Amino acid sequence: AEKVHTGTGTGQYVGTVPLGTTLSGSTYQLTDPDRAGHKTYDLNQGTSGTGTLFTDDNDVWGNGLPSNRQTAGVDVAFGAAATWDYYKEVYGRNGIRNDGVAAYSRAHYGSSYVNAFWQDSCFCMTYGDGSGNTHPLTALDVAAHEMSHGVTAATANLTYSGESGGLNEATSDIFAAAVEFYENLPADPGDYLVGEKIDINGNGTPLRYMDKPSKDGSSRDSWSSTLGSVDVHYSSGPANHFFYLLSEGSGAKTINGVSYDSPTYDGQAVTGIGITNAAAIWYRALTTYMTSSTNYAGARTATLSAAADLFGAYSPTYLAVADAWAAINVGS
Ligand code: ASN
Ligand code: ZN
Repeated sequence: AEKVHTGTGTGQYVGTVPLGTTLSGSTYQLTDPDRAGHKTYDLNQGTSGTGTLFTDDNDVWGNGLPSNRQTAGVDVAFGAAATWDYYKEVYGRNGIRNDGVAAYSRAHYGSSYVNAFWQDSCFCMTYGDGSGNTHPLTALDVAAHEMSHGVTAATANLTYSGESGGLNEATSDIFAAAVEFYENLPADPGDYLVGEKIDINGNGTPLRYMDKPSKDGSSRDSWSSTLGSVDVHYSSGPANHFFYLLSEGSGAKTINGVSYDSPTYDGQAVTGIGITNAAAIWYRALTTYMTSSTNYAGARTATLSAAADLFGAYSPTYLAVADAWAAINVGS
């Protein structure tokens, strides 16, 4: 989306992008005037507080390399801006809590810290520099994932354990994919992989696969009665799989150069409705029908209600939602 920006930055993953910055005296600050003043801080390997606000003297930020401290700031500031824009432009949501208030971002957390996280307590997100401090967890889909934890907390507030925890995690992966497709950056086009730019395993594999979640070695592809006892980053698998199937349909497919093959439970066929419609259904389900205790059966009901609202009960789109749940062994 076109916006008025003053700065330009080169991130490690986003490429060269516009940045919202603020001129204070003769120094530019990584404070985004177009997104409620969202600030991006350099924790400088610390693990508490806000460190220092990123600043620059010529409004040209980062150089694409992790050795330049600003580079991670560019990636996470752009990720927050893109996610802010997505929720506002697509759903009319004015910020994470829909109250027009910006969160803030902290880069360079700890040393060789291989994670990123959202915290409701500070209303902020934090990013580690990854293995060897050279594979930062700062990619666009990671930023959208973390920021979407804030949206979930402000809406359905899905409890972060058991099946609701898996749905909480899947919600973050779903909107991570949606934001990535919405931006469709040349350096990071849309895909149904999570964290593919980071090379967290050193062999080119992503953190998670939405078309066939079990490809990560731990995630579940379909619902079963034991799903609630696995880690929430693995019990998210069936809902991620549901979202992929609803968006793209069953069968092999290549999108933006990535090949997918998504086997379904009992061979249930699904006709894809496109990621824009699938995300709109999940957003309405999350913000209107899901509650803190929603489980997979409840998510099915919530998305069917959302699909009925948006597209009509028993419309082809509504029926595709039912088929996609059946394809991960939920319902009917
Ligand atoms: N990066 C992880 C996540 O957002 C942190 C966590 O385990 N909560 O899910
Ligand atoms: Zn998460």
